[in-house]
Amino acid sequence: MSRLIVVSNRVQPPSGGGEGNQGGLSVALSAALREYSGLWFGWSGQTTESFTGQISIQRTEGVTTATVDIEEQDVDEYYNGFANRTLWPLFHDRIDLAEYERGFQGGYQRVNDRFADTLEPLIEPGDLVWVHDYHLIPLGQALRARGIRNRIGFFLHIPWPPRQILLSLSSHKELVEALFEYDVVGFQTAVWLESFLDYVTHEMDGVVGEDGLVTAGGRTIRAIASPIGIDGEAFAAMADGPRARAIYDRMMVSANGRAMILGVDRLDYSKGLQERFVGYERFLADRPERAGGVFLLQIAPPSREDVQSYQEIRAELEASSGRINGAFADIEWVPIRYVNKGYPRDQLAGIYRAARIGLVTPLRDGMNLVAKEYVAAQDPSDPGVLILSRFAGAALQLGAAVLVNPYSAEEISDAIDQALSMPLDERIDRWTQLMDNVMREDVMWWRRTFTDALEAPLPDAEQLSAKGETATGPKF
Ligand code: GDG
Repeated sequence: MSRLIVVSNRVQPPSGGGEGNQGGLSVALSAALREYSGLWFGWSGQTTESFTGQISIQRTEGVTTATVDIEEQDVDEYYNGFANRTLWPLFHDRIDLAEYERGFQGGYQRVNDRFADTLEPLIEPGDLVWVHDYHLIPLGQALRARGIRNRIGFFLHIPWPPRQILLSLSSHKELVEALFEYDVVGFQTAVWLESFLDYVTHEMDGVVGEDGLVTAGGRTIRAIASPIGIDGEAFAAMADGPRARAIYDRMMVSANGRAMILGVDRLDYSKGLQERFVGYERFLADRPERAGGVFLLQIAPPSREDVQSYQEIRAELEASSGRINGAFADIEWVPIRYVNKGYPRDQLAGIYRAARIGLVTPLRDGMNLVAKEYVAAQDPSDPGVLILSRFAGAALQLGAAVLVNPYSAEEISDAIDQALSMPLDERIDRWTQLMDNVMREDVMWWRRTFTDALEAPLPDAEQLSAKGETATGPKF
């Protein structure tokens, strides 16, 4: 079996026993790497005065990691700059928050070149290279420029924006051309894939063929939708384990007979927290007879705190949770418990299980793993109800959830009401369908779907054009 080299911006190896704060992506990548031999390369999260390319190698729980430190200026221009001030807002349809600075673009390219310089000597013939996410779009191109001929795949964890939005980025063409240096480009859902193909056919005279083959500028790649999953079995077992049960018991005591509505999100404007609070406020105002029987626990660990739009959303949420609590609280009841810190993963599993409603209402989300974790953590004999935004990638797989428009306070309020009155047999029926998907299209399935595509042979551009595919060829 080939070695797998995974590359992502941050490398977060497993920290042991499910107690760490590893997020869904790093759990997913660790699982993928345990099955293959290979390594996981990326930024250590540390800075250095001047970039040396010195690699630190570690082995934790069967996963080998190779990390490098980058410079302060790299963090400003590449990570906080182009990745999180330009691409992240743009790819989440927030042109209003996207900042365009020439320095950002230069820093982005510089770090990608530095990663390529450092990684290139570690790549052996036959290795599969799998690059992750918007931070590293030009990495494949930079590796090719250094003579790497291995199969290289790219997976985008966030949405691909509509064509008209992408056009507002002055370097849109370079960005997409860089994707054509990969062998396989993967998206979370068919919707993001369609947006990508729309751009390629209209802006690059691209040709869309069969089996996901796409040709533009004389290069053929395979573009696929391969939705990321979780390790459903392990998460369900964790939710039933001793540490999860301990916090479950504490939560039930502190709920004092009230139904818990739960939100768990990185503090990010794409997650729709502000709109969620307003929807919950509408529920409290419209259904006073039910209001005292529920509370909302919102866990929102801060993220990207150096970026101003994140400081602003944090201040706005503090204000609105304070306002709602001020307006509705009673001497022994507070409607919103708003918590700005993270919890170990196994405790989180117990908290999910204690929640009667999982409220997952992002405005735009590549996939959303919290929705899948909530499902996996439920007690099969008395499952809670998942309320899910139509605009999360996960909605395409989890159609048995109560789907809502996250911009509509009324829909959120009605969905909470519907979930609270849902009979047990309907809850079990919906949960069974959701769980079936979470277990079937799990993280191992995702990894296999992608690596199978990466290992499949690609015809060259001449073969494709000999078949007479045209720029308006079939869409898939
Ligand atoms: C990006 C895309 C896509 C959250 N709070 C705590 C905690 N978390 C974990 C969750 C989950 C992960 O973080 C969040 O994953 P999401 O998928 O919900 O969202 P993003 O961070 O935005 O991830 C997204 C994902 O990449 C994967 O492709 O689904 O669309 O935006 O696993 O559990 N973990 C712990 N404590 C917390 O308090 N331990």
